[in-house]
Amino acid sequence: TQQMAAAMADNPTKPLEYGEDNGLAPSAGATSEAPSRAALASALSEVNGSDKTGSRAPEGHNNTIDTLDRVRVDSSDQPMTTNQGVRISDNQNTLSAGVRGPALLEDFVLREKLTHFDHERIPERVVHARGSGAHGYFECTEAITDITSAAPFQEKGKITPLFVRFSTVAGERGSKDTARDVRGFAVKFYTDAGNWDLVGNNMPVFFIQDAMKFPDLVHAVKPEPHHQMPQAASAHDTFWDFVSLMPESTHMLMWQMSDRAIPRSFATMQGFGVHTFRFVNAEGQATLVKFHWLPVAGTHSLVWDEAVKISGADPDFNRRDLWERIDSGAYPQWDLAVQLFTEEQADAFSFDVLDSTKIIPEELVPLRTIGRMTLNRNPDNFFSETEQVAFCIANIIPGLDFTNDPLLAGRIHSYFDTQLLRLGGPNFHEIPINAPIVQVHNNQRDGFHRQAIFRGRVAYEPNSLAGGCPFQAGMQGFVSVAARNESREGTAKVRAKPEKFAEHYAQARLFLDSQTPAEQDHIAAAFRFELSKCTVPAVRERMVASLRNVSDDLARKVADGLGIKELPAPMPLATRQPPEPEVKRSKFLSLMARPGDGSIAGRKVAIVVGPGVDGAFARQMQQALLEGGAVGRFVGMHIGPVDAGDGSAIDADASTENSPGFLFDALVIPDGNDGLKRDGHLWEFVRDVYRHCKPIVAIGDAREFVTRVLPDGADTRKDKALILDERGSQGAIDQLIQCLGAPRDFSRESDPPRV
Ligand code: HDD
Repeated sequence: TQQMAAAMADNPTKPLEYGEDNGLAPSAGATSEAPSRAALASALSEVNGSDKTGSRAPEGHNNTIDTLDRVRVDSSDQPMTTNQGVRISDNQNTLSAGVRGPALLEDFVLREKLTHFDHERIPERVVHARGSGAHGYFECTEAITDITSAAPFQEKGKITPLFVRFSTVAGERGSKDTARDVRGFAVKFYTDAGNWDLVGNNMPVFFIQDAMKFPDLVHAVKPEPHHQMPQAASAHDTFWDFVSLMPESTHMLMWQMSDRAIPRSFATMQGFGVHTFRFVNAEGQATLVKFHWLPVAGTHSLVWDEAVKISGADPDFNRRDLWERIDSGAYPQWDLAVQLFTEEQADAFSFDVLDSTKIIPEELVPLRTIGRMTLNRNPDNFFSETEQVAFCIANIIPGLDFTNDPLLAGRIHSYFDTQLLRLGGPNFHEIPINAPIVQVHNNQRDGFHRQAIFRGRVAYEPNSLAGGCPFQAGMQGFVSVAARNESREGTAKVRAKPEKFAEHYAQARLFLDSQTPAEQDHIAAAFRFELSKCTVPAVRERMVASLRNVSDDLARKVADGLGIKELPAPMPLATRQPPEPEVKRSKFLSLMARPGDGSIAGRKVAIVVGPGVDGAFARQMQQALLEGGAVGRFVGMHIGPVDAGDGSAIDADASTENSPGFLFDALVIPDGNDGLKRDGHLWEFVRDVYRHCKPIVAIGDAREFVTRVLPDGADTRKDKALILDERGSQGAIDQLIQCLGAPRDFSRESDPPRV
């Protein structure tokens, strides 16, 4: 509870919501060194000056992040009121003419309540409908004033508040979290020079090169229009029909079929700005830049069988994980790194940096870390914050600029446009979660739901009646880079692309060849799964024909899985002389390349507690996990007290029925536990956790049970994540902690799974 309190010091009303000290607070998870919001607020006022008036803070500093406080509502100890603030005497009974008489039209309390309810829903996002948000801050760790005048990067130690929304793309608002899909990674920086939205994904490339194709892509992947199936899945004909006809999507398909499409946690995904942007310094000199978010916890994913099962048992798996990490103080963190390069370098690359289906291999342009993001506060209200937040790729600030990436161009239009419908008019920038921390000054007026009250009679410029205000900022304002002439072939109107855009396979190959053998197997299995759901043979064959341009080995594996005996001829190439790629294998593209800091923070372990369990060991294990920031949950045959072997009681807070084994990162079965071994759920626990290559600890008599349940041929001696030990041994706990913080070892896997 103390840890909870520390983690929640940022929100004084939270303990009340959970009922202070009444035991209803979510179970304490981790400790953290990240500052609480209170500490952050005081750090901000020291570092940034505590200017809450909304006027510009001193140069190089931020206002505080407390601007949302003016709209936060705490109803504890308050009487209920109408929206007009009139106290409501009775919230149960409609006003009627006599107890059995008709309802009266004058009942404004009833009518207001029903009318508001009737209008409660807004359209969901056309893509990325399902998302989870969190507040946090960015801390600059290296000032790069020589490269950009962008506010967050002007001073080492400078803090910029931000809001992040992670999302799946294809599924509807209520769909499952663990769909095989790209994840949105959208960050809104509330800088002291206005809002900057870095609206990226957890994959560094995209399916298409031109925004003209975006509606087609989305129509293809969304549920098919005649019967609205399947939900939150790309495994259907229309998606594969489209992408098999669009060879430019092949590189992205490699990423999407990899385990990156089923992240273990939002906190263990990389994020990417995808497009090439520009940094611009105070002298107006531009440097090309790509943005990367690197999770401090490392990159970790699920396996497909696990993702499928989780989607049934806990469709909110990633959302819950994010919420609990933050609530328990295991704050997710990412380093922000940039690839910086010049136009001349870009010209020499074998690919075009304006093509969003291409990465710049880190071997060509290394990453430079310039700051760290920490997410340390859950939203107070999902709708007000996570649903109403409106990201827009066009929201950039001085020190940044666009490039002529044709995908980016369409995005600059689309985001603002879509919010007009979704949020009902042009004033959505005034919704608190969207409002910048600097005061807005312009002559735009009116529109639905206007909040600001602009004073004076002048709403035009130039004017003399208001002393010329608000005035143009000139070079102090946002200035587009003048020399943005990337169209070297001239400026005559065309609908065409540069030659390098026509090469579609080299980087798909680069990605595939840079994976570990297990990851390559997962990619092949993902293609097999997805294409096996397509009912039209020609679609499956065309996709295999396209894969032949990436790797005959991959095409063969997929074809075998689809019963295609003879490989179709490779799809014709769009370019006769594809340029030779600079890098053919990269150290950085496998999920194993960035295992993280080995910390177990945010991980979840099932500690099985049946009658007769070795309670001392169970408690010791839980304590050790807690110290590392992980949660050890006691899982019994039912929730509530369980009689341990030593006569004490252990309180199980989960059951084998309500929390299946695949929801956990590891399974611990202490000695004792007699009754549980006759619970079929536990057999499935062991099999699933084993099959998904996660650690299992079995102590004393549990060893025999586990070895009996494991599939034939399971290696019980060399498998480091299978920890079988004597009762009373101390080593098992340390061994588990080491395995938990490391990437999974896939050597247990076989395809199909062993019996
Ligand atoms: Fe997009 C939402 C990311 C291409 C049009 N997109 C959306 C979100 C993310 C991305 C993270 C969710 C934002 C949130 O959480 O509210 N989109 C990307 C990336 C792309 C990309 C990384 C390629 C590099 N998007 C893209 C194109 C277009 C759009 C080419 C249209 C021309 N995207 C939209 C949208 C959405 C959106 C329709 C739906 C809801 C919203 O904007 O606010 O406008």
